[in-house]
Amino acid sequence: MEEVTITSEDLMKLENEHGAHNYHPLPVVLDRGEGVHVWDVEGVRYFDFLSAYSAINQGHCHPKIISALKSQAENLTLTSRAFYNAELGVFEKYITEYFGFDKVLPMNTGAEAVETAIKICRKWGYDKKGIATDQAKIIVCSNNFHGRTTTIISFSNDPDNGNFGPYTAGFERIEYDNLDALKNALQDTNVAGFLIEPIQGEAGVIVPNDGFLKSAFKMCQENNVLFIADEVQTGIARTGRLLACDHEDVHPNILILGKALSGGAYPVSAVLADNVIMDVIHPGQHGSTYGGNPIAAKVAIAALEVVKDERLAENAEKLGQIFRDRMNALVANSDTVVLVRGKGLLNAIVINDTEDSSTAWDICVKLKENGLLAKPTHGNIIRFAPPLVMTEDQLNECCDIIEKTLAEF
Ligand code: IF1
Repeated sequence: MEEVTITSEDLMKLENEHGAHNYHPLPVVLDRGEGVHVWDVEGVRYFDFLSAYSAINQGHCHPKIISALKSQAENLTLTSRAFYNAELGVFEKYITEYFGFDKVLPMNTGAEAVETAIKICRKWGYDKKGIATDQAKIIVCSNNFHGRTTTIISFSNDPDNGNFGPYTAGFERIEYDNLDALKNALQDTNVAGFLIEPIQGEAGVIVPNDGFLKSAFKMCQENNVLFIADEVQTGIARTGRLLACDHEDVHPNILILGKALSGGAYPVSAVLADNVIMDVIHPGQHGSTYGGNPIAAKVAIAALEVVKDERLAENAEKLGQIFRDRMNALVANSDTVVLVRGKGLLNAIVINDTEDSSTAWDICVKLKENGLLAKPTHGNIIRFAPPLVMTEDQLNECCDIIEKTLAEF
């Protein structure tokens, strides 16, 4: 009998025919991953420069994380929070000490954790700050990306989020990296919180001016407003420090984590805060069937241990510098790349073309053909976020690929 092998072509067709069209993936079908590499169905190897949008900081299928996943999966997977489980408390102690907060509220996805932070912040506004019922406001930034739920897209200004209304009220948008705008918005005594990405990911890796986060944090404290850092993408060593807020010694009132909290092995997210804030939540007011499950707890501890054991923040800091130096040399010598920006290993290059062009996409297709996977964030911006377990030699090899590919344009 003739052996039938299923091809990438077949698999893309399956997704296209049977899946909702809410994504437009690069034409590559991945089948296996290890460390900084992924392989497609035909066995072609690529460097992964997206890391599942920074979930794979510890590298694909990290043996220590997978071992935690497997052993816990064979013992106990889920109990719900109706009962205590033997892993959750251990994880809660570990993560709160790791990040320096009194308490944690475990969830599964980034968006859920953002929703959780919003609920905690609003409740704090009413119970502790004394804001009148239903009047609480949260300040957010233009071009934010915090997830896909109905409430979260309510305060996004992405035009793709049109026609999903009616939207949730209670948010005020100000310009990112603008202290005057923040100062102005903070005049309103109904403001309970300021929700911010320390570096804006989806907006194109926008790094605020030095000192912005520190000043913004200080202004929030002076106005009795909670500073809420969404570090779902920037956290867990990605930007060269454990948290992007660490670059400015800011310890947020509420910290939101996700993605790399599990190293990509399982959906795990968390909201951290001190008792004065977290204690506003009482039994029955928030939760999730899977949040805080034993697998998530075990996997997250392993993922956080890897970050420390393998000094991933230090490596991201060092390799990030090399990456930007090499890209800056390109900027100086080519007409194709205008700018490189970022911190640690969260970087983007800006292509000499308009935002609505397809140049970044075309370059990503070429990069793929040359063995490196990356994704545009806009028509003219490409994000580069490899796993943090990369070596210097590998990074230089990748910079060679990027150089060569851009030279072809
Ligand atoms: C997708 C972007 C990255 C996030 C921040 C919360 C969430 C995210 C700062 C929600 C999620 C994602 C989700 C992914 C694309 C992606 C993304 F391009 F859209 F902006 F990473 F850069 N806060 N970011 O970045 O977390 O609910 O997804 O677990 O396909 O939507 P989630």
